[in-house]
Amino acid sequence: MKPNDSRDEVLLTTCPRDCYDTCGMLVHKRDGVVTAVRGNPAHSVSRGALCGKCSTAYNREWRDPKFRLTQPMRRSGAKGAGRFESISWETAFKEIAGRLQKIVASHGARSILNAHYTGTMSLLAGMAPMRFFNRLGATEVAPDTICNMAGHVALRYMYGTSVDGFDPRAAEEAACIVVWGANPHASAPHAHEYWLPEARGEVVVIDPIRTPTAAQADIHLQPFPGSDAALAFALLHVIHREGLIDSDFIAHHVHGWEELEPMLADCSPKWATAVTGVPAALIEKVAVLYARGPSLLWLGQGLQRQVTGGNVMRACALLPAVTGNLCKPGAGFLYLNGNLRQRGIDEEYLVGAHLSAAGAAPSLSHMDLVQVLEAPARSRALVVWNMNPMASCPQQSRLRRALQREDLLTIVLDLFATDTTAMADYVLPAASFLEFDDLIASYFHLTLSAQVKVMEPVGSALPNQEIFRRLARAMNFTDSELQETDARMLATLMERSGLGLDFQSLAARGSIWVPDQTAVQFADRVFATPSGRIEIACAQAQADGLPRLPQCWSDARPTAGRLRLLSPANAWLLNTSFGNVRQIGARLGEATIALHPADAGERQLSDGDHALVHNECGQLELRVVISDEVPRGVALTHKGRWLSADAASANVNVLNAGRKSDMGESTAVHSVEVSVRARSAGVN
Ligand SMILES: Nc1nc2c(c(=O)[nH]1)N[C@H]1C(S)=C(S)[C@@H](COP(=O)(O)OP(=O)(O)OC[C@H]3O[C@@H](n4cnc5c(=O)[nH]c(N)nc54)[C@H](O)[C@@H]3O)O[C@H]1N2
Ligand SMILES: Nc1nc2c(c(=O)[nH]1)N[C@H]1C(S)=C(S)[C@@H](COP(=O)(O)OP(=O)(O)OC[C@H]3O[C@@H](n4cnc5c(=O)[nH]c(N)nc54)[C@H](O)[C@@H]3O)O[C@H]1N2
Ligand code: SF4
Ligand SMILES: [Mo]
Repeated sequence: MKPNDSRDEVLLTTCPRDCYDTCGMLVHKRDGVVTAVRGNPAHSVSRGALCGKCSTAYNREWRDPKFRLTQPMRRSGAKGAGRFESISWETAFKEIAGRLQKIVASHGARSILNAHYTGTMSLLAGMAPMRFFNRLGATEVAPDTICNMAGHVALRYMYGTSVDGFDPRAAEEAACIVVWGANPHASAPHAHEYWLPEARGEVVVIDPIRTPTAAQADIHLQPFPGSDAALAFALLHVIHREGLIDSDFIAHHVHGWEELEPMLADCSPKWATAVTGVPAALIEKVAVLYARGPSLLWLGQGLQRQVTGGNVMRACALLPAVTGNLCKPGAGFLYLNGNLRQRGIDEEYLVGAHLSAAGAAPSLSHMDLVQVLEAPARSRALVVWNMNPMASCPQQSRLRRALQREDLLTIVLDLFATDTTAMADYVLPAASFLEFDDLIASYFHLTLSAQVKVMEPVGSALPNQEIFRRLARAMNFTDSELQETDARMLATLMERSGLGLDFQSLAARGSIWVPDQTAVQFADRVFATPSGRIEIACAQAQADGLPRLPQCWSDARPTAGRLRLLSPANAWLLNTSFGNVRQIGARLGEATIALHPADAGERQLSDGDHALVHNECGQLELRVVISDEVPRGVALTHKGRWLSADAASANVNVLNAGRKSDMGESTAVHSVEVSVRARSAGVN
């Protein structure tokens, strides 16, 4: 970039948050000091403005040593009291390595739990630490079980992959885009601002909530949560009746249509209206619009966080298969574009799976983490990085008690002192994305981007991967892979990518598209299933104890006056990241629960009242917002608030029992049911 004057410098980098957008950024420096972090006007996704949360946080708390963790710390008070003393890195590594070695000798490496997720999504900081854990033989808390595993399993059954979605650039040729159970207004703000409004085709949003994205759509279908499979079957019923089935595509590429076809007969729009709440006329309209196509189908992550979420995903994913909205321009479906191979990235190399002596590391669902932490024989240590489980995971009260175990060694890496670091024995300061070079592959757009070091780490913070390199040394692990430098790994990744660029040339461009022209999903018409076809009927699902075909199920409605509580993404937080940013806290104010006017009225609740929200798992006080954006029987709050921001030191996950969905041992957090009453009415 061209400097404004000789003392100014502008560097290109990329936002590595767990967000569909993966914005390009410009970092302004004067006399070597960062003065501003902004959006890059030349970046085709962000076009010049970051989201409000990042432009606030990256210019304040994220670069401010007063708010960041700057030194390794050792617990100096009672477990969970959050009192620490600073120690040197040398002492930290020596003590931690000694304690981990003892645990390996006494209880085996599997009693060390490795909990990590997407606190940062750059490739080295997000994946390279796995080399250490593979070598150690620790138990991985299966990352996706907190987020999206049910959908992955469902799509793999049918299509053999869940991570090779449509190319969003295909919107230029689509006559219809269906956004089903995603809320880009919060989770992909630039897709909400540009991608959808500029789409040539009609936009349909299917969401129980009238989100800003739904409000802006051409058509909004508002099914009751967990009733989407029934809605999908009704759409297919109409498509079938109208002769819009693509028989030729089915004959060549689909397995099991003849078993599905008779199942559609009973799923009329009238039936579906009763089950889902969606008017029959809208079902008729959307069915024809989608089937005529070419159509894109975005299957969001909110969609599958239900007890029957896997079935929901299989049912919704029937649509492209049966209408042939696939393998051609302007058509396809997307869950996540998470296939790093597609962009030439060698994931195996990054995580070093071969370092695991006992083969694949055992894993554990996040839904079972509390039980395992409550069992001293099964868990002697917990290492947490890129994650804030105290705020994100289910069974919050039990988790807090379990983490108070004196005989559990807890090590947490983070940028900030969080609700989770408060529970640790050792807190290790991680460097932020502004402080080291890395690569980022968006999970929506087919981009590969450079994360560029623009400043020195705050205090003595180190990138995740460097912390685990040093810990590996302290543990006397001699494998060379555990000592490979960032520069070496980046060079190897770029060399192996076949993209013909080194890291520096990518950094000079910021982001590239791979491929540079719009890709057609499944252009080669190859499906990585046992039959090589799209498996509507799936023997593997059957072998796993699931129905052979997707079913037209919908979840039972809550009874006994309970409401179904949704807690999706908050536009001003990124999971729990930014919960400590003062301006954002001021904007968010108190935690709220949105209720339909009739549900509020029945409970004698008015706008601004404080409601007690409770169930068998816990209780929480929330300020009532009355809103017809929420249907009857549903309550809406949002994920991501810090516990320490609440007087009762809890957030919505105090109400989340950690029920599993039907596939992948994954979260069913949007199936939580609660009772809501006025605070003064009391709770027993
Ligand atoms: N600002 C911001 N952005 C984020 C995040 C964040 O916390 N904040 N989180 C990131 C992460 S980790 C993820 S996984 C993604 C998630 O982003 P999305 O894929 O958009 O998923 P959610 O936000 O969980 O939920 C999206 C919508 O699903 C709806 N929904 C819930 N249950 C149902 C249902 O049964 N049927 C239907 N049709 N819809 C339903 C909710 O009402 C919500 O509006 O966003 C990422 N981006
Ligand atoms: N009620 C409810 N709960 C939910 C959800 C929901 O919809 N409703 N959604 C679930 C979903 S989809 C997800 S993905 C999970 C997410 O839950 P978490 O994985 O816990 O996500 P974050 O809260 O963003 O935690 C990331 C942490 O990583 C830290 N971090 C950022 N950069 C770095 C770094 O470079 N190094 C290290 N070591 N740390 C870093 C951040 O400061 C933050 O504390 O939450 C789940 N919880
Ligand atoms: S969180 Fe998403 S929208 Fe915000 S700057 Fe980062 S990539 Fe862009
Ligand atoms: Mo997630």
